[in-house]
Amino acid sequence: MTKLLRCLTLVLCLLLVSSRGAAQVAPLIANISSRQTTSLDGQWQAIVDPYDVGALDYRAQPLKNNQGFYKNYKPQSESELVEYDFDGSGQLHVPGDWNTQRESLLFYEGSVWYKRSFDYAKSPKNRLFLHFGACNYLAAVYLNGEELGEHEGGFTPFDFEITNRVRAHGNFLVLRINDSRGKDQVPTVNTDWWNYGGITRDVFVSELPQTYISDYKVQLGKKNQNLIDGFIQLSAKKKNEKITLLIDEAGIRTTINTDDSGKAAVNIVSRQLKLWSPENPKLYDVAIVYNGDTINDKIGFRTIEVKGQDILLNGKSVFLRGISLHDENPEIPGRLRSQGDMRMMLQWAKELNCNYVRLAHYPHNEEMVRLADEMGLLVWAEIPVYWTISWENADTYNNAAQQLTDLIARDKNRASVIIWSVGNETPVNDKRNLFLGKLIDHARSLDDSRLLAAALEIDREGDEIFVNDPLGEKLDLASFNEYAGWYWGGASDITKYTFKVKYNKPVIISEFGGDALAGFHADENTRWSEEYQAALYKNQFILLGKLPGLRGMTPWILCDFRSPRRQQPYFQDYFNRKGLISETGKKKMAFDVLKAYYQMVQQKYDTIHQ
Ligand code: GCB
Repeated sequence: MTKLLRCLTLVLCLLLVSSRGAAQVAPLIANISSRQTTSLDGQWQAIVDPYDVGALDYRAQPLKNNQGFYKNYKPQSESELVEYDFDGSGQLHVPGDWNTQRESLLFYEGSVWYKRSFDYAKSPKNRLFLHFGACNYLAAVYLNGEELGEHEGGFTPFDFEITNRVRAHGNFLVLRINDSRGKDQVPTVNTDWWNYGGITRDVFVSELPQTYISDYKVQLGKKNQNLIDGFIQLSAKKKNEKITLLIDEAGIRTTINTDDSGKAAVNIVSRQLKLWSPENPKLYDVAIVYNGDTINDKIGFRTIEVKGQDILLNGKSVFLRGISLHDENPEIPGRLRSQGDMRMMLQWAKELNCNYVRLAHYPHNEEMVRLADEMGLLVWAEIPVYWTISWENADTYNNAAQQLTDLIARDKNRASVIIWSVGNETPVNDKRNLFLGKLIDHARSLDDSRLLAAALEIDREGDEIFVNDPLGEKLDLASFNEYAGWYWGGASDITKYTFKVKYNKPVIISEFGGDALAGFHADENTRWSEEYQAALYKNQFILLGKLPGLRGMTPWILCDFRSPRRQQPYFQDYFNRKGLISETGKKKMAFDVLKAYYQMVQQKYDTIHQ
């Protein structure tokens, strides 16, 4: 090769490398799991890296010369120094948190490197995407020794396009997951739940045509039970493309055309839809077909709105008989991993006579929400804007807004989801009001067909409980947490309190409750006993009976859950014990108290509102 030719080749190579650079997180692809997918779940090699030596040198500067663990480099000779080896470092199961997979990792917060290999024979005409259901908290993703990009936020899905990066054989995928807590993160450093780190939800690759259906909304219009109102979006700005929407059972088969932006409006009048409700969670098989790309979904149709102090589901007043849930398994410790785990949790809610669940305090698994659709449970969905976020930090706001955007993008076709919540127990001040006010406007701009809420705090004076958080003006519900009988007063004092709620809106108690250690029995005045918790519930029902406009509640909480804040050695032992079910699946007395109350409420409410 001449010198000139060598020079040219070098420049070309450099251009090629820089044009490939780090990929960006791709826009979320709606319902990606219904496409042609190949799972990457299973055992992954894992290196626990508390000092980040896989990314930083001894001056805490980024490693140079391809030394990062993402290269998965192997020594080329016996004399070469390489101080890591994925193959000898043990394994972790994906999906799953690392904390409950190795005893030594229970309290661990920091970095873990994950690696797995795979082969993939892609059809040359298609595109390939890598999908992560959730990684907590910061994920840096590398394929075949090149960076794909980063994702921040522990509970929302993300995709990378890997069409030009995948090989037929011997791909290696490396992730550095870091779950260190940070003041400016969402959530911030202080929470009342375990900071489970890792690749906590499914990973798969998905093969799609060159132009594919990237997003769609097929739901009823805000108040109109006969109008399916939505859109279908293609991945490319192609005009006049034909997309077919089929809902055979409802006799719907319609072809619509895209506009300049590759989007087609859906406006279908149908008078024969059976509406979705907890009593009849009717789901229709919906197919969307475009030029070789087919999406199959199961969609329910219902309307939700607020009128005065009523919540109207399909035009009829509904009382939300709910329970709060964390994404945590009482049977196999750690995050919920399988559909079976999730079904078990929702089945317990059904057993309590619930028609509603609060999925606290962050987006739960997409599968959970699909199950709620199937099992007939209304859903309050929320993002981890919890307690004391950095209200003044623009990046923190963008992060929260992104998590909300992704949650809405993912779950907007689920009939069960009726409420988006923007935060929990945040202290009233100007910066916070501005931050949350903007988030509420943002949520409405993305989806004005659901209710907006937040779990507000109360004020107290003597025996009066006030709800006058100014954020209430912007929300659809007067929803608040109230811990009478636990954090203030005893269980037997509860009935003396009264409420003053400033807003003429449906009142929802987003939390109340108290701790009990399953199996610990004593009298009703003894803290931590099952009897105390049961008395607290009974007296709450008397108190709440005095509350005009009460339209529902989600007591705290279905199951005991791990929390680093809960250090009382005998009764808590790093568990928040406000569950109605223990961390080993044992029901406490209060379970039956709530169950009986909901049965009574259901009969009474349904009789009045028939
Ligand atoms: C709350 C929080 C919830 C806590 C609960 C408690 O108000 O919203 O995350 O776990 O109280 O047990 O104190």
